[in-house]
Amino acid sequence: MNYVDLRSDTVTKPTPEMREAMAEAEVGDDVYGDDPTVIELQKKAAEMLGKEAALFVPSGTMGNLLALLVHCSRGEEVICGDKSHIYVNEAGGMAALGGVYPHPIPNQADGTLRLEDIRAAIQPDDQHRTVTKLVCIENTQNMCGGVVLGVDYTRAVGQLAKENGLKFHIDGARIFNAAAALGVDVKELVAPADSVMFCLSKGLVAPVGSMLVGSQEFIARAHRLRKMLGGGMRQVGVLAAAGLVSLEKMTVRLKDDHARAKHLYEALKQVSGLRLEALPSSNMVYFKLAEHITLTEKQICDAMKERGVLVDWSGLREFRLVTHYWLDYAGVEKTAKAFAEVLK
Ligand code: TLP
Repeated sequence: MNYVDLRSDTVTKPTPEMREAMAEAEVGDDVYGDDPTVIELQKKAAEMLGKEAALFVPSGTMGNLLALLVHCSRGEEVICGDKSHIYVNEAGGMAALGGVYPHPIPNQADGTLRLEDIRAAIQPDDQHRTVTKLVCIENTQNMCGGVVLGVDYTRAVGQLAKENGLKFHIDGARIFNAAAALGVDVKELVAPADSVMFCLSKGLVAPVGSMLVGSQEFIARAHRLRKMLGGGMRQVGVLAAAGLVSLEKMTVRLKDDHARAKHLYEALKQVSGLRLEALPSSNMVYFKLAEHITLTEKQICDAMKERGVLVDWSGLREFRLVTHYWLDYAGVEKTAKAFAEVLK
């Protein structure tokens, strides 16, 4: 069956143009630093984000972990959101592999960490306490609804970090979605950060890969650690070639995904068994089941699948649908119709 797949934007398969670029990519052994396509991708990513250097990594999780390992030594801590991907969804990698101590503070409904909460979380210089090294925000903030954090807010966090001698990392898995929603250059949005991770394999449609960007010195250290984690790759230009298409063609079309998310939101609002709240600000539509629905989350997913629509639940009686390149307006209509049938 030809499914409409809304489980995530990670499900996006490469476009014909990407497949062609992959087949024709010039490659070399990237551990020797010989892969011209990887070199070009890294240069382009650094330029686009306005940073000195970039590193191609297999996943967003590895990119974030590398940033945490570079910025923090064992026993040192990172201030992060209690709904952040690095805290909730990265298998505790920072603690398990780096001995890095997470200091979670509440994500507000708009995805931000309150500046006063960050300030209060910074440890005093006291032998009983861990040493605070890093602040991390996530933009767009996935678990808060794919919400977008603004330029002024990001600047304020950067300023606070600087005043307190802390480093500042952005988990920007979907930073290009954030920039598109705000109508700003991504450079401006990440300017205050020491490091940024962003994903090629989500809304930017590439099959694999993420980028870590920062200063030359930061990237040199991340490069060594990537090898330690087993992330040194060989003729990986075949993947970098798709990433170049992402940067050139996909970063400029994300507003379409956001428009489709709004359309999906409006269509689902008409379904009586669903409870939708705020209008989506990027490519995610979160909603809850109405009180009278007795089906379990799994029963709903199975029944949707029978109707050709793949969806996933994100919590108790809560679902998240994510729009992307391969979803058209017919797919939106099909999804709303299937939900109406399943929940009637
Ligand atoms: N998010 C995935 C799942 O892991 C939840 C998704 O479907 O949204 N940062 C953020 C904000 C993310 O949303 C994700 C992936 C990552 C990092 C990790 O990226 P990958 O999956 O490439 O390791």
